[in-house]
Amino acid sequence: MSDWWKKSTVYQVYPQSFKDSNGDGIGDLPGITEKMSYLQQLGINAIWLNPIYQSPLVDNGYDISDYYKINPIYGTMDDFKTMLEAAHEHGIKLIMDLVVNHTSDQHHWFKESKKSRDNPFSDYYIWRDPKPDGSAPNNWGASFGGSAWEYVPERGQYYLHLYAPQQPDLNWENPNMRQKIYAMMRFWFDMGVNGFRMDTINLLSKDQSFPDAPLMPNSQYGTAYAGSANGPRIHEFLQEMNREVLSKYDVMTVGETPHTTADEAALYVDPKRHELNMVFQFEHMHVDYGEFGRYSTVRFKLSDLRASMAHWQTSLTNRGWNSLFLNNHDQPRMVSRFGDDQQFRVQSAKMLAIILHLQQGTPFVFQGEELGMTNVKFNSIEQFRDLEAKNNFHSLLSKGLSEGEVMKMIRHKSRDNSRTPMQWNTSVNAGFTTGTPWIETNPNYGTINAASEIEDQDSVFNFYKGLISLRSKYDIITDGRFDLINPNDSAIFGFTRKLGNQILVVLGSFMNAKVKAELPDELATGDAKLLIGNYGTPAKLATRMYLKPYEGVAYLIN
Ligand code: TEU
Ligand code: CA
Repeated sequence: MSDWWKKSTVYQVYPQSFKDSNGDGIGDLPGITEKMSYLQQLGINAIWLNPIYQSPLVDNGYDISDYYKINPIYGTMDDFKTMLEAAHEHGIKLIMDLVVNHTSDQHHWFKESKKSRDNPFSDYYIWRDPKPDGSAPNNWGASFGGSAWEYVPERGQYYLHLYAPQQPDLNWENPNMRQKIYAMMRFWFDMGVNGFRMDTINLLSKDQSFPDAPLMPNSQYGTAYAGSANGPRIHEFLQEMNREVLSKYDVMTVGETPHTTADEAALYVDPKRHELNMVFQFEHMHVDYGEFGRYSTVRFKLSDLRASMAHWQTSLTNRGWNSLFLNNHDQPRMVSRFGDDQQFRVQSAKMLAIILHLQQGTPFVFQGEELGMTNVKFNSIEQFRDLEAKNNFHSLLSKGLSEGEVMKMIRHKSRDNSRTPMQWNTSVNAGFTTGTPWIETNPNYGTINAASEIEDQDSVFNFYKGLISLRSKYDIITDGRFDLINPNDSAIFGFTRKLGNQILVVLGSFMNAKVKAELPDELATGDAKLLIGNYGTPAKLATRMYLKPYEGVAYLIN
């Protein structure tokens, strides 16, 4: 089995918003097929496709009602096979989303399960008796608001849902259920799929005593992660999955693991343990949390972002492999969040990409990131589509915040920021659809779009293309050892990668004005070659250098 994923750049396609081929306003599989040569041109090696399975779409497909069927709004199974073939013909692998912490409440397993306590599916989900006073079995809150328990009169019991009530949690204690999941995974691998991104995979094993948990900030509910993240049998389950399925195929796995420390992550990704290839962790996504958690208007501090990323780099050195991301379908746009989406949009988008892709790990590019797409400025809650944004809108208002404040928080952090249609060109709806898009297009597509950027040599798109191409040419990017430069610098994220006699020096300024960088002598001497930079005349490598606003450079010393 090869480690092809170490040399790969993965591109995340959010199907609903990528490309609509039939004018119904919803992106679809033929739309992805149509854009395969665009992805090949960018130079990415694999696609991670968000869920496209049959689903009532309460949570945009993370509520699956049949793992073996394609949601008709995206196309047919034949459309899927055509897309998979097209991907492979273009030298692109396909990573699917595996959502097995929960199903939809419309899945036939759940429909059976809720009928009675003694049918073959009764034990496929997590059912518990009410407390003597009739209330929920414990104080856990659901990720999307409210209690994590829902009462079903037919059974006289509550079922657990860590996310929406329409997303009941599967009972991984049940070996029959586990075998059904493994069979389903084999089905997709046998069809030629090259890997899985595994949704909230570290939540599968719950503490079977279901203890009350410490309260979440400003909430009456306990944090369910306390009794579900990295639970007692999680490694046993993943090792079983690996033995039964993953080890039999040359595939890539990336497990989504919220609330996981680097030391815990090492247990998932240590190759000797035969679990996963890498995980998505969120520590660096917490640097701008506020008093109400994720929904805040707090601006991150460079020192926090750098400390977190560096910590993961060094913690996993020689123990496992990192994933690298600043963007996904659950996060606001990175250029708005960590860069400057106004005057220095182009420069800061490029600088962030340099800092990310040249760390050790597999970089993930979320659709539109390669164009420098920004957050969307929706004014009314009606324009948002995400259930999380809507739920938080109401719950934050009920906590006494003004509507103005709440809208500002939602605008900053809503997941819909990433979910607006991909901006292909300057025609109506950015060329995403000829119909009415399911979510409004960001009005800035006149300036930010693929067609214009492909033509413009200085665009974010062409920069990504260059950056992505470096990975296959320089082993130091995959293998070099990571060390911070000036770990306390207030403006510059700097690090080196070292391999044999080579040193890669990477510097990124997070300032909107010119700043001074001071480098140790050993880095400023020698025969340095510029690998990539985001200004026409890049700062020269020297003991004292001046970086322009959001300047990013990478030099290779031989
Ligand atoms: O997200 C899981 C997860 O960790 C969420 O708590 C995530 O951090 C949240 O969306 C942030 O607001 C995964 C999927 O990526 C997400 O889209 C799904 O809604 C969720 O699982 C449930 O399946
Ligand atoms: Ca469509």
